[in-house]
Amino acid sequence: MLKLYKFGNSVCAQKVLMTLDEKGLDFETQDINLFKNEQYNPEYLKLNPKGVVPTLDHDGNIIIESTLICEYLDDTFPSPSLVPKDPFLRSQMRLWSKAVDEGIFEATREITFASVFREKMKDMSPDQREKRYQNVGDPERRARYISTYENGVESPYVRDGIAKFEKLFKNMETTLADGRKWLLGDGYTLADISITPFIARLYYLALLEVWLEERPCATAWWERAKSRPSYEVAIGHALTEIQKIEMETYGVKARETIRLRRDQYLGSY
Ligand SMILES: N[C@@H](CCC(=O)N[C@@H](CS)C(=O)NCC(=O)O)C(=O)O
Repeated sequence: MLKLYKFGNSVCAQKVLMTLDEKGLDFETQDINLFKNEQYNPEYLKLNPKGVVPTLDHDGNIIIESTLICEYLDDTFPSPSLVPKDPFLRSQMRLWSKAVDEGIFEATREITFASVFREKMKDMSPDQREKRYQNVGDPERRARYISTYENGVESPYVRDGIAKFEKLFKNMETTLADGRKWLLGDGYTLADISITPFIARLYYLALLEVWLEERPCATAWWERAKSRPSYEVAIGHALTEIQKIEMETYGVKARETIRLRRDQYLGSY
């Protein structure tokens, strides 16, 4: 049996949900409410000592880290395959998932926190907020939360995130310029899945245009990516109308500052 611990609008959980759907697998889910700090419940920390979602339980095997969960699912349920057989292409696939794990995830989190979740955290009691900041003793995550909570889109972490996204989209445009349909060629793979929820987040925040203007190949990829049924199942239909309105409302407010910071970044190198 497959059981996924997730939370409504978690980008990392969305990667896994897309993979499960692409593979046509049956699974159960349990929500871990991050706004209620359920990720720090001792029982959950036994499964995921980092206190984050997603976590997969496969017949008692506990797997954490969304990139590893997606690869585990492909290894365990090989058909239809989402990982290329060719070792070179497999290494290229992992470059995309590494880009997410080494910066795009944080960029997405900081941009979202600074523009939307910050508003929600204002409703938390100081006690709840302090608990959220503790982050199972990870000082780096704590510093990021405090900075985005206090400075919003003016946080230096948001500025770094904008630069990370710039590099990702530049890389996408170059990769797709030979007319290929997906990041590794004609086949849809975990490379495409690994970046989709993060680009979707920018889309719902009404920020995607900041990076997609004048990038026709990445734009065409995005249109294809969001037309897949797995996108609708894991993201499009899974988000509530309230979540979508909330993201757009706050995202629009942040857009001009984000555009300006991007222009400054482009002018500085
Ligand atoms: N590298 C991890 C990141 C997981 C992660 O940070 N998930 C976020 C939601 S997208 C979370 O659970 N955050 C809770 C918190 O920071 O308190 C993965 O890919 O699984």
